[in-house]
Amino acid sequence: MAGHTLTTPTTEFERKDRCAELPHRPRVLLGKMGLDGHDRGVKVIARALRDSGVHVIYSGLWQTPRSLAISARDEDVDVIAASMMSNSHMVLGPRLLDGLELVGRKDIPVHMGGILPEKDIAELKQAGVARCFPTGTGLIEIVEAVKSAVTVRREVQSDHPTAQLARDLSIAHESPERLRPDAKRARPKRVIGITGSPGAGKSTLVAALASEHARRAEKSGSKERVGVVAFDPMSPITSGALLGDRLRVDFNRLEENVFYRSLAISGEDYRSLDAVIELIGGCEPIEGAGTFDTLFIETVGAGQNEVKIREHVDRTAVVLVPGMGDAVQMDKAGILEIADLFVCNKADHSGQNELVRDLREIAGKRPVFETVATHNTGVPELYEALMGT
Ligand code: B12
Repeated sequence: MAGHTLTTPTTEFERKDRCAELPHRPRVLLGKMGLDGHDRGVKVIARALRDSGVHVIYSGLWQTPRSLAISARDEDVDVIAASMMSNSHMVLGPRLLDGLELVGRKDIPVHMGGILPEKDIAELKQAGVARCFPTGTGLIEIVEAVKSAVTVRREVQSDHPTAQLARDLSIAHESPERLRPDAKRARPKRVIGITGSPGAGKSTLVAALASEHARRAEKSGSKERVGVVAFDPMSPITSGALLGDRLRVDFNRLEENVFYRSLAISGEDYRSLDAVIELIGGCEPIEGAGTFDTLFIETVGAGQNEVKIREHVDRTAVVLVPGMGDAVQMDKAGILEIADLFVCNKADHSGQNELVRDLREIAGKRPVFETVATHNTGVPELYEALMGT
C-alpha cells in the first residue's frame, strides 16, 4: 500500500485544517432563502468549508428570513452565508438583517453569494450585508471570509434568553472553563436519548417527535417547550463537521416552539453533555412561553458498542431499520442492551416483519414500536411511550 494515504481528498478541494489557529472552530450557517431549488453551489461550499476545519450548519432549502435568523441565533454561528440564486436578494437580504435584529442577534454578519448583479452589490452592502460573493468566487476566498468572521467568544450582547443560552452552550461544549459561573442550570423534566445506526432515520424521527410535542402543547394550551441537541461527527483529520440534522425540522412552522442545537463531537466524547442538558433546562422562558421541559438528544450514527449516551439520559430509544443484519446480530452485547424501547423505523420497507420479530425475541418486556417517520406513522404512539403517558 506504499504511496497511498488515508487523506486522499473526497472532493477536488484539499482536506486541511485551515482553522487550527483561531480562538474557536468557526461555525457557519449556510442559508437558502427563497423558493428555488438551486442547491448545488451551497453543497460545494459546504464540503469545502467542512474540509477546511469549519463546522457547517445547513438548514435546507426554502428558509424564510425569520427561520434563518432563528437558526443562526440558536446555533450561535459566527456568520451566515446566504446563497441567493433566484433574483430575490434585494428583498430577502434586508429582511434577513431585520430578522436577526428581531431575534436578538443583529451582530451576526451576513455574507451573501450566488447570482448577484454588480449593480446590486453596493446597495446590499449599504443595507448591512457584510460581504458579497458573485459567481466565480474561489473556494479559498470563501473559506478565508468565514475565518475572518471569528472573534473571541464573550458574553453575547443580547437580552434574548435564547441567545444567551446558545452562547453558553458554545462555551460549555468547546471551552467549559470559560463558562460564566452565574449561568442558570436545571435538569429538564425528561431527557430522552435517540440512538441507532447511521441512516436509521434518527433525525427525521427526532424532528417528528419535536413537532408532535409542539403540536400537542399548542392544542392543550401548555407552555412547555421542547429542545433538541443533535450530535454529528467531527472529522478526525480536519476537525471540520457538516451538521445537517436541522434540515429535517420545519422551522418555518415551528418557530420558537422548538430549540434546536447541533454539535460536533469526536467518537463518543459526551463530556460536555450534562452541562449542555442543564443549561437548556435552566434557560429563562421567553415572554409568554414556558421552559424547555423535554429534551431529545440525538446521537451520531452509533455502532454496536456505542452505549455511553445511556449515562446522560433518562430513557433511551434505539432505532433500527429493516435489512440491517440477521438474528445473530441481535444477540450481541452492546447497543441493544441499553434500549428502554426499540423503534423499527422505515417500517414500510421490506424486511420489517423479520426485524420486528427478531426485536421482540430479545426485547423481553421492552416495547417495540414501528414508525415511518417521514409520514408521521407511529410517531404519536412512540411519543406517548417516551413521555411516559
Ligand atoms: C445548474 C442550474 C440549474 C439546475 C439546479 C440544480 C441544483 N440542484 O442546484 C436546474 C436545472 C434544476 C435549474 C433550474 C432552474 N434554474 Co437554474 N441554473 C443552473 C446554472 C446553469 C448553474 C448553477 C450551478 O449549479 N452552478 C454551479 C455552482 C457550483 O455554482 P453556484 O451555484 O454559482 O455557486 C458558486 C458561487 O456562486 C458561489 N456562491 C453561491 N452561493 C454562495 C453563497 C455564499 C455565501 C458565498 C460566499 C458564495 C456563494 O460559490 C459557489 C461555488 O463557487 C445557473 C446559471 C449559471 N451559470 O450560474 C442557472 C440559473 C441559476 N438558473 C436560473 C433559472 C431561472 C432557473 C429556473 C427558474 C429555470 C426555469 N425557468 O425552469 C429553474 C428553477 C428550478 C427550481 N426549482 O428552482 C437562472 C436564475 C436567474 C436569476 N437569478 O436571475 C440562472 C442564473 C440561469 C440564467 N442565466 O437565467 N437550474
